[in-house]
Amino acid sequence: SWHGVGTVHNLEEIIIGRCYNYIRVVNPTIGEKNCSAIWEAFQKAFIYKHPCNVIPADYEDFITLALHHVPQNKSLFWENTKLLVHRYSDKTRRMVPLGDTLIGFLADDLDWCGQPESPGINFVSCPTTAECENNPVNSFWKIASESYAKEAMGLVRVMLNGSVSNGTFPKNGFFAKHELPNLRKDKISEIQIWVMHNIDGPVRESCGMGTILEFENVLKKQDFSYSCINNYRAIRHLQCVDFADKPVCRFKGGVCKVINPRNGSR
Ligand code: ENP
Repeated sequence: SWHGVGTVHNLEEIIIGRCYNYIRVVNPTIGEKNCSAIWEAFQKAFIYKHPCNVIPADYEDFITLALHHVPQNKSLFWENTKLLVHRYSDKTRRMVPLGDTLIGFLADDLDWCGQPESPGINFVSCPTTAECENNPVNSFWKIASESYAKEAMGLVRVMLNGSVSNGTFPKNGFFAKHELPNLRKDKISEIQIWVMHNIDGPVRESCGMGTILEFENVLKKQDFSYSCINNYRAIRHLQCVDFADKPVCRFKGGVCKVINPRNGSR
């Protein structure tokens, strides 16, 4: 048995339910999609297979059925900032990171894998990427990332975490390996890097430093227009929702003055 969590129960119902939720409620602007065909194409990539034997191309039919365009200026890539990215994007209302596209929405937070023996799905355990690279979940996110990156148009953003110790721009992360190489220069006007620090710090990397500088140099070499912003205000305000009293969150104004009812003094 494997070291990773097994397939979630009711995977089929979850995928089909999420699919209808997405096309009918969350983002009907993408138009009609065939949710049962999407499930069939998804499951055929891995069921009854050894879970170390699934490659990104096995999801090609699934991707073809579920792919849709991402509006111009709405693409948002990220690394180590998942929660903040999705709070900001707000299920496509503000931005459309991969997790807010149909493809990412269907699989987000799920674990799944197959086995050659009946019933063809392993509900007990699944391989981690350390155990084998070609596992169903890893291969899924690879092809999902590649397809998502190819759709990016206009002003593109990347939200990175300047407080992590393993590199703000991880060279082996999905962004560096599968997204950055698939960006279409002819469709992209600018790449804007947002480096966010945790409210409590530490401030390990900022624009122009360390791995961010390496990232900037890659962009320069590839002739992309780019900019880099530390603690972009709109996102900072979101972080501050949970830390309103911390010094860095004491923005001007908004202070409630208490009026003493006896003498009217403040
Ligand atoms: P992590 O390790 O912070 O978060 C992984 C978690 O987010 C998993 O629960 C995964 O679902 C879900 N997830 C949502 N989108 C992605 C994704 N897109 N991806 C891998 N997992 C995703 O994320 P990573 O590994 O650093 O990936 C960040 C990448 O996502 C960036 O390239 C960003 O631009 C991209 P599950 O099914 O594994 O439980 C691509 C790879 O959007």
